[in-house]
Amino acid sequence: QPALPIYHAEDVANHNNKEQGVWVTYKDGVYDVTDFLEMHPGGASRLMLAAGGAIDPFWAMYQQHQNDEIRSLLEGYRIGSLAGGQDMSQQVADPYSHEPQRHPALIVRSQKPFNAETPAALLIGKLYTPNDLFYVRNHLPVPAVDLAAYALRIEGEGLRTIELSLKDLQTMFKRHTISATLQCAGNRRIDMSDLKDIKGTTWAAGAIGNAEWSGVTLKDVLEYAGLDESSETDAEHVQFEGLDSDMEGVCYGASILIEKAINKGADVLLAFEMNGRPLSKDHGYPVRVIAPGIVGARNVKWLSRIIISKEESQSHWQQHDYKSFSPNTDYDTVDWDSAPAIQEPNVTSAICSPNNHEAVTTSEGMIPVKGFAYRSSRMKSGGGHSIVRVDVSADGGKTWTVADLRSVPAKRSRAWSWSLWEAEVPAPAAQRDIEIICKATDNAYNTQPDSVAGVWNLRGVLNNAWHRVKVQVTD
Ligand code: MTE
Ligand code: MO
Repeated sequence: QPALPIYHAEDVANHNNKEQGVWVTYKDGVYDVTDFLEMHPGGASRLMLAAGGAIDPFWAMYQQHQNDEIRSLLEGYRIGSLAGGQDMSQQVADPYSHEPQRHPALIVRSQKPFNAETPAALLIGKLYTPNDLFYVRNHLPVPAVDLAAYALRIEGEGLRTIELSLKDLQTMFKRHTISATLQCAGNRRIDMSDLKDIKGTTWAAGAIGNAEWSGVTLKDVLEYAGLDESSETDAEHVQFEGLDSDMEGVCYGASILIEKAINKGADVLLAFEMNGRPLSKDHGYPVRVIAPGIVGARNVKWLSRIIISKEESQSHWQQHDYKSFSPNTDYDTVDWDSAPAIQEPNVTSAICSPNNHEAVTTSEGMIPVKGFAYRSSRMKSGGGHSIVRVDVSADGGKTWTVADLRSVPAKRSRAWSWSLWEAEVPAPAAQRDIEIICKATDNAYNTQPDSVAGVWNLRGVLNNAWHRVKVQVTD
């Protein structure tokens, strides 16, 4: 095989357009990707960002590239090597240079962006999840925040544009504390991907946690900015933007309905404390949205901007993710506009102890089972949805044991927190391999579907099928 030509960084830099050809480097390899541009699944314009330079930092940002299949696809476009084994990747700053230290017990699902869940056994230890064990769901690098320069901008329909520092938030408004559970809409995705492959972060049941959040109400801040509930306004949505952004400078964003934002008792906070401590870097320092009873994705971290608008957030995560479809809808047929952005979570529960495939011993024929159940959203009639019952079965659903529930006392029927539960379930006699099942019911008698098949969807969201774990009884 003849040796490939040697190029210098300047040669590559000169090939940053379609006329000259589009070259990129990866480690010490030089690649001409001109013909691949239109085939790039992320779009030609994304790939053009790397034109004339290293793709390493982009692959570090979008880690789905880090596999053999894509590396060998790239090798097909190789035209040479960089002189002296150079590497151009140093010329672009690592977007992941501000990541914090994390607790070693977290189950890491992806490093960059960082996604990690709480191990099941630790999840049910306390009604309040310890901050450093609380699941982390980042879509982008953790942003660097300079508190001296931090300003939360508030603007939009019927408001005067204002900017508030963290200190302003802390001193100008009444402080509120609420208990609320946060859950990723993708929690329990693993049971869906076991049935049929899903693109998306794998989550067992640990992408959920409960905390006491302190901050100021969104309602108070919007009123300060001039929102008048009694005035006629066309505004329907409150959009949020985070300080975290991708390599094109596009930030994370989401929105909630204005009714949720301004209703008295809806309890939407601009939170700066979690369980009595300032927010950590992973959980949104210095300020995040806590919209209790709304899925995690709308609880924007590192909050930089609030916009009252006629329109929903146009962000990728509001429009083209965090939506559910029929089990037969796939990426070739999906019409994202046809489905609403997920706001309120459905009723769910999970068995956290014993673990799937764990060996268990029975005591007088009983198996101790523990887990969580969650459903919280504000009902139109005023109260909050809350868990009223969890049923557990060890014989495929022929007989059910009602679990004991434990939860944070809720104020004024606003139940934003999960329930933890435990039950002693009779094991079928003379059977070694047992499947334990749980399902929860809320106060509106919503309950969970028995199988994953009927709720399967291409994004693997809102899986609330009966949770099942298989255990082996030993003596
Ligand atoms: N906010 C910003 N700015 N960036 C993000 O990636 N992820 C969202 C939400 N807020 C996200 C964000 C999602 S999908 C979830 S589930 C929650 O944050 C997770 O919050 P946590 O990491 O504090 O548990
Ligand atoms: Mo999420």
